[in-house]
Amino acid sequence: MTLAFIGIGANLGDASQALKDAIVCLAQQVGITVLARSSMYRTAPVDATGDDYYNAVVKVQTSFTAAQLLRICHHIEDQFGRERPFRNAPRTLDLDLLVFGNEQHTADNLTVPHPRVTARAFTLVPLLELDPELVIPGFGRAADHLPGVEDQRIEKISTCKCLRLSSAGDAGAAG
Ligand code: A4P
Ligand code: MG
Repeated sequence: MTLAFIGIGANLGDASQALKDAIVCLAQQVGITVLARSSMYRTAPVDATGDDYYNAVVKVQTSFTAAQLLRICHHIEDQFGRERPFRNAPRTLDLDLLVFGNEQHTADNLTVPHPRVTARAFTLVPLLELDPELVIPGFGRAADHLPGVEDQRIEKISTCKCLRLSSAGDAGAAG
C-alpha cells in the first residue's frame, strides 16, 4: 500500500461540483481509499488563461503503482469530458499525481513527484493543510516552499474534511 496525494483542478463548467464528484469517483475505485480531502480553494489561473480555478488535494492509500493510478485518473478525467486543445487549456477536470509515497522518478508520461508541486499555491497550500510536516522527495519540507507562492491568489471556499470513503462507494463522511 502506498500513500499518495492527488491534486484536483477545474475551471470549466460546474467546476466546484466536478471536484466533489471526482472525489467520490476516486473513492469508488477498488484499490483506492480516500483518507482525507483538503478544503476547496478558488485560485487565480497560473501560467494559464480563463476563469478562476477550483482546486483541492486528496490523500489516498492505494494498492496501485503510480502508473496505474495515473491511468485511472485519466480515465476519470475522460468521464468528465476533459479535452486538451492546448497546453494549460481550461478544463472540466484535471487529476495530477502530486506525490506517490517516497518515489522519485521520471518515466514515459509520468514524473513523480509532480515537477511543479511546490511552485503552485493551488497544490502546496492544500497539501500542507493535509500534512503540515510533509516532506516531498527531492523537494524537502513542503512548508519551506510557501514563501515562493505568496504572490499567487488562493481563497479557501470550503473547509477541510477528514473522511474515509470505502472502495464500495460509501460517500459518507466519518469525521
Ligand atoms: N504527467 C507527467 N507526470 C504527471 C503527474 N505526476 N501527474 C503527464 C499527472 N500527469 C503527469 O497532463 C499533461 C501530461 O503530463 C500528461 O501526458 C501526463 O501523462 P495533462 O493532464 O494533459 O495536463 P496538465 O495537468 O495541465 O499538465 P501539467 O504539466 O500537470 O500542468 P500543470 O503544470 O499542473 O498546470 N492554475 C490554477 N489556478 N489551477 C490549476 O489547477 N493547472 C494548470 C496546469 C495551470 N494553471 C493552473 C492549474
Ligand atoms: Mg493533469
